[in-house]
Amino acid sequence: MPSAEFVVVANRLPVDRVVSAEGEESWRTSPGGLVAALEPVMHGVEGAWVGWAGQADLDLAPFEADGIRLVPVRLSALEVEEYYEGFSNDTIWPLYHDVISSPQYHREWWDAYVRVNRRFAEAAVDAVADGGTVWVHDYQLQLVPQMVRELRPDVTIGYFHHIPFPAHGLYAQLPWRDQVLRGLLGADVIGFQRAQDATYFLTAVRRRLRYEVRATVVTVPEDGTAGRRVVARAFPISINTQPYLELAARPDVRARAAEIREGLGNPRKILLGVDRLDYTKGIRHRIKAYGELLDQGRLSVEDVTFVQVASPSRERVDAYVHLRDEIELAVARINGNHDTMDHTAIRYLHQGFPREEMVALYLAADVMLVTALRDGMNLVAKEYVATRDDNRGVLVLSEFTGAADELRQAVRVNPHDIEGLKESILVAVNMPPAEQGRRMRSLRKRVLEHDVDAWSRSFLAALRQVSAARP
Ligand code: GDG
Repeated sequence: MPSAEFVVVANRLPVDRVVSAEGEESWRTSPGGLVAALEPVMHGVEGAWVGWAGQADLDLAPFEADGIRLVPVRLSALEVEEYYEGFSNDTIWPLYHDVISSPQYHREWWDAYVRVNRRFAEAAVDAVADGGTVWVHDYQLQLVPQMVRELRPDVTIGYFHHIPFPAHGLYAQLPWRDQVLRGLLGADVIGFQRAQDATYFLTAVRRRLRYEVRATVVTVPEDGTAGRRVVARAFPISINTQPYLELAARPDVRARAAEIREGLGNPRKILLGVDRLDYTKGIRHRIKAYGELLDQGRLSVEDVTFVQVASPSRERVDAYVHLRDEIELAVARINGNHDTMDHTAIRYLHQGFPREEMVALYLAADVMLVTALRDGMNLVAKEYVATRDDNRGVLVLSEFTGAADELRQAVRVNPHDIEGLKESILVAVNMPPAEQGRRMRSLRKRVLEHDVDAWSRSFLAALRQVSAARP
């Protein structure tokens, strides 16, 4: 196998397996932001991507798709249950999102997590060239940096954490808290979404491991040296703006936006929520606030419609099954109380849509509701802003998202404060066009200047800098 200068390691490969009616198998590049961000980097050098193909018990040899070498990591059905649904999505995910849902701690899940992380690390080590670079992504693979370093000290290692890192008081719950910190510290550069995430991580390192921390640099003790320097700081991720700008300008997409409005009975204002159906996204809080505004007669279904796209997610994890029941009950109650033959209070869609349709929805939406209780970044907020080339529309944005650090001209909300949220929804619905324009211009400037390309370039520049300074 040829060796790669640059290896990305992520839980998922950037492709989806499609099987035709004739049973023929092919791979379609998934439209995710990470692929787009890394494409220029992967094509500039000999690159490889290590990840799971998304299906249990599938044995696959490395293959090429769109000029990128893909190295599949096999997971058994039990590993999917214990490493992925269990430790990743039912232990780390809720713990790192401030225990909105209770994290489950199971020793078998941890054992599977260690085993699977080792498999990813070994695949990365096999793929990477002498003195090459490995870039590890996200909370499913926090042990990989240290494992790669132990096997291959010649390699430069980056790690990017897409979700929040919790305050020390919460992080300390994790029975394997020291092992995870050591795992991450195998990297040369550890990237977080917000400065606050980096601060929490550095506090945990100081308090748990007692390593020296100065500003954003940790000195990791190493035998026979003065120690290894690890940089931990914020690199806020963004979107690939190009496809959003192009789609927003396309006549058929604009026509579709008008058609959506028509189909909803031409309401004066359309409110929109777009999320994976996840308890971190504050969907219940948003529905509650909106329902109360209808109950109190401060909004009317003749005037306003709320569209909620909740794309199916992690449907085998209990907390997600309960969440779906709760949300669907709340939606049905509100619609039952307020719908008329011509107007619906909430148009709820538990479905995934093609990107064209998402952009048409963004264009149709007068108010975008992003009310996450905790969110690493929230790309939906940035996508909405990118598509609004008419400088109209209002973004209501939770202060608990990473995006809130950058998108200062949004209407900021604390989603736990239902009265405050209701007031903010009314402010957004009634905002005069001139103020919409003033805010949206500033939001767009930020997103267009800080796109995903700028993000990956700045992370990789930091990585190069650290590796150049290495003895
Ligand atoms: C994690 C962190 C961080 C959603 N439904 C459909 C669809 N989507 C797309 C959105 C957006 C993406 O999925 C979701 O990204 P978010 O950032 O909003 O949230 P997470 O999935 O939780 O992502 C998050 C992110 O990683 C990146 O670091 O920002 O904080 O939790 O792009 O548009 N896309 C299509 N159909 C759908 O139905 N086509």
